[in-house]
Amino acid sequence: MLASLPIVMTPSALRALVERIAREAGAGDVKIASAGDDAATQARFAASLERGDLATWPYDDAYAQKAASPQALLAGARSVICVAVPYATQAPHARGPLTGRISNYAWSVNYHRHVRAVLKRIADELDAAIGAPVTRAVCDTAPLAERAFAERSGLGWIGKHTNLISPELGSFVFLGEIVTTLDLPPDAPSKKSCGSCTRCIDVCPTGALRADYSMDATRCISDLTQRTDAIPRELRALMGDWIWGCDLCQEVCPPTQRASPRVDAVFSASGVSAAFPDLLALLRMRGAEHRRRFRPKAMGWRRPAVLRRNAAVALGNALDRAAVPALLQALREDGNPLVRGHAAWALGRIGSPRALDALSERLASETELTVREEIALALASWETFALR
Ligand code: B12
Repeated sequence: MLASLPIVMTPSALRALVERIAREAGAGDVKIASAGDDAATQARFAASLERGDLATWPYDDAYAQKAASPQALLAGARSVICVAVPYATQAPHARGPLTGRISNYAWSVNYHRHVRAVLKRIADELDAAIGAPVTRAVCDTAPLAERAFAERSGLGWIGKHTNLISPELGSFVFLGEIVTTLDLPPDAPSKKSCGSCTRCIDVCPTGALRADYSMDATRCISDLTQRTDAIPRELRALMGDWIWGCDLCQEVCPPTQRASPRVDAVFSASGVSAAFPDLLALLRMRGAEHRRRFRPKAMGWRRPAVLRRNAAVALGNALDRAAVPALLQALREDGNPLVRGHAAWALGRIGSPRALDALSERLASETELTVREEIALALASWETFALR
């Protein structure tokens, strides 16, 4: 326990040490929260589960309870050190035709590795200063409501887009925490808020955001690009050209726009295709290319078929007949029914005579029930359209 440790530094000296290492390691800001349970966050989380907002995620009430309790991560936790690490927001120029969009958080290196490296430097120094392990670093994968503790620490406030907004850095920041048994002096929460602004709610094409600062994650475009099953048909046309993540709600956020753009070399796009990949090439992408291009990034944890499916949806939304031959090839030859089904949808949406003939032809030979349904629905939607 803390009291029995041979502390050689005062809490304020430890705090200054944390601040210095965090800045040196690349954090844009660092603040301290107390590690007491957060009953309000637990109640919000439980309400989200109750509404089905998180149906695409394996969360339950036990997880919600843990997420609001740093003690569950580290016995004897007294403080949570919260860091904000800003990432690049300036897209490369010269976007080509038939390209998709990747959210800026996934343009470059996997942020988990980068943020954890920042956290590890701070944690190692603290453990060394105390002469015993007093820390547990967290970024994304452990059960902790990171935004809620970041807000408690004063790093910023939670916006209506549900992201943490730093008054200086905006919302394009990653969060990371060190839960510690050290009793560090906590910072005061931010007094700022979104006021009457509803730009993020208004811009979201799928209506995922609500005025009470909650979100139906099952409608969030970022979530739709990451799920592994079929994307609900009624939401596909609303996804536009996003093939991984989505930045719409943050791009229109005034404090995020006001924050000076950071061109952090670590998170900058390595080239145009890192932000705007060629959709026809993506539709053909298999394992080896996926391992090379995407595995090292934050979007590398899903199988290549998920990206091929997303490319098919974006091509359908491009409404460009130049995509028909590639979509036809995917419909006939892709080994994954998920991709064949979404290619059928895209062909139905583009609706050239050639695409419709090919869909009818494929219906005769396709054996997978889910794909047959997609083809039949694509053809039916065209019949309805033609009758009008
Ligand atoms: C699952 C997940 C998702 C899911 C679900 C998101 C969701 N809203 O729940 C999906 C795939 C949709 C997603 C998308 C994105 N994510 Co995400 N995601 C997570 C993850 C792993 C868990 C979130 C979670 O537990 N959700 C459950 C809900 C119920 O909890 P919550 O959103 O944290 O909300 C709690 C508190 O914030 C608080 N609260 C909420 N609203 C309010 C309002 C007020 C007034 C108050 C006081 C409190 C409060 O109560 C809530 C209930 O406990 C976290 C990492 C983590 N462990 O926290 C990253 C995380 C939230 N994601 C992050 C990022 C970067 C994104 C994207 C921007 C990526 C992208 N560009 O596509 C989008 C943003 C979409 C959006 N508008 O939210 C960052 C957010 C950074 C930031 N500045 O806030 C995190 C923190 C990862 C990280 N370590 O940096 N994400």
